[in-house]
Amino acid sequence: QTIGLVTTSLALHAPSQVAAAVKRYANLDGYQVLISMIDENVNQDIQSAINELKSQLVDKVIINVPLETEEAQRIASDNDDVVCLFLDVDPYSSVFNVSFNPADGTRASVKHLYELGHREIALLAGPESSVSANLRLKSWIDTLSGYGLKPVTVFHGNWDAQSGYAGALQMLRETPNFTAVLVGNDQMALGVLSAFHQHQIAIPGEKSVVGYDGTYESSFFYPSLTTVSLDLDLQGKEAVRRLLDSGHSDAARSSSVLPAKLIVRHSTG
Ligand code: IPT
Repeated sequence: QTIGLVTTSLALHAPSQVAAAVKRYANLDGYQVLISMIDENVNQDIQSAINELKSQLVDKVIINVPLETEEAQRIASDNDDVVCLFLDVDPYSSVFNVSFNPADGTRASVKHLYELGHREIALLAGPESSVSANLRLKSWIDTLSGYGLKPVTVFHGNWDAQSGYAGALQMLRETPNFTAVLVGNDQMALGVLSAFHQHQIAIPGEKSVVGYDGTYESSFFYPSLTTVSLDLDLQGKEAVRRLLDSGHSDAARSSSVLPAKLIVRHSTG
């Protein structure tokens, strides 16, 4: 028996971790996993990926692609002959999903910086096309405003290290007075650290950096990265369990929202 996984680029850390977990837990249950990777750069569409899987007799599909609620709803109803479970949608939408709380870890990281005395905070979010990136950004901004603060500046990267590096350099040129930066993921945070090192900016003496994802490598960044950790192994495990437990009736499909937790290391002070 086979389940399908439609995923964004496995060159990114989070989706590759999730794919590994999906495969591991599916195999433990005696299922094979067929992976179809979407290449956003060539605008390959999700429907053709699902069709590819259907032609191999897959009837349960995990979709780890950022999708607006309406888009996910449309995909689910266009494909009602298969069960679709989404991993990168608004957790509180009505589509069948296993995703992360976008507000708990973000709130904790703003509070952490605030309590360290930071008031000039810059934001470097993920791509505007990503629902999760936007939910994290919204939560940062809402939490800051709860403290009577506005971000010094707001930038968007594309999740990779190069975009974090470029974003940090642009911030240093345009609004150098920030004392901390909240970054949408660890890979971009790695680029930020690199840009700051190149400009001999002390971390955390002059600028603090907070990442997001809690990738295994982030504890080996220099300095070790304070980050919001996502249990991606658990997301893969829950996704497989809920997908295999789901019948073809809507009632058997229960979504779940997993917590995100701040891990304080040495890049903040
Ligand atoms: C999200 C990661 O936080 C981010 O680093 C990037 O890898 C992105 O995925 C790729 O789509 S996690 C996702 C389950 C919201």
